[in-house]
Amino acid sequence: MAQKIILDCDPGHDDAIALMLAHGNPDIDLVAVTTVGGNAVLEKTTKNTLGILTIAGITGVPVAAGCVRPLIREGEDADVHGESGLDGVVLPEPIMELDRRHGVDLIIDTIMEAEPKTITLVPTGPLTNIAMAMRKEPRIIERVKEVVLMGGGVHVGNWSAVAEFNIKIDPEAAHIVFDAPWEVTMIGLDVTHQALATDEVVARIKALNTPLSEFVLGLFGFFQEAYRDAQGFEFPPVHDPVAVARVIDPSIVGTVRAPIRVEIHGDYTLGMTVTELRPAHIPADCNTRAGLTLDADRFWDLTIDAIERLGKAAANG
Ligand code: PIR
Ligand code: CA
Repeated sequence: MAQKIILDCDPGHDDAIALMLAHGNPDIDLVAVTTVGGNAVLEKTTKNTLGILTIAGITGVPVAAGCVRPLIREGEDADVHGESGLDGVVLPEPIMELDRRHGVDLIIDTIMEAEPKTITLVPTGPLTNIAMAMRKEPRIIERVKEVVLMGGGVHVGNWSAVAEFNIKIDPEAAHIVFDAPWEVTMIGLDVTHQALATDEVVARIKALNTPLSEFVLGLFGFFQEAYRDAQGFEFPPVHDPVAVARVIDPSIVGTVRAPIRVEIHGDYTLGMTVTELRPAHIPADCNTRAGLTLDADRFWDLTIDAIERLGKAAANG
């Protein structure tokens, strides 16, 4: 049985790939997509989402726009996605309409209408929508199967020395998510910095030779340059689909059970995901896990396979 997921995203070049992996992989049933302000403002991340779904031929999935800004703080654009949030490609006119509901309500309705413990939440942007949904309908906390999120890191930061963008943009929302008694797996930078779009990966995508693979090449071309300039990387890490890959095949990501707390007060550590790795301090019923290692070959096999599948399906109408 395919695993049902809700993808809550802020596209974003890597969010785009997460959408493709989620819909292009047969073991995932993408039941809803929600958008959040993050890499760019909500209006842009939502427009980008509809464009990505259109080019990838992902129809019949409800899409709703969520929160425009973090719970308490001002939003901030990311440094690697360009003015539009998705520079490097031309988006088609969307062929689907937005769901009339607010994204937070689409999350709540989808979870409450499904059988208990059948929906996995996969957030790949700031956690504003998820935190809002938890406060509006707390029963979702025991009702979802698990939360597998891209964000944070045990030993790495990218939005400060110790904090990752998705968490640092809305640390209070992240605190709410990590503090609740549901299963949370943190796919942080320790893992995603191993998911690099190398020359070999790009060559494999180029060989697919579909309109969708061309689109992905446009994404990766811009992303590589932006990542080089802004973050000093030779090859860009493609963060968000790693969270989807973890749902498809948990053994792709090596994790440890560890308490994770989000710093919401620190002058220099705001948004840090403080991960307790001392064995004596890890309770037996610890409900949070931190990802550490990645089987990058299998990750790219899954991702490229999904881009191939969707590209052929879209080309055949
Ligand atoms: C990636 C992101 C933000 C800033 C940088 N420098 C790189 C976005 C990605 O979409 C991903 O979800 C997460 N935030 C990685 O920090
Ligand atoms: Ca993202």
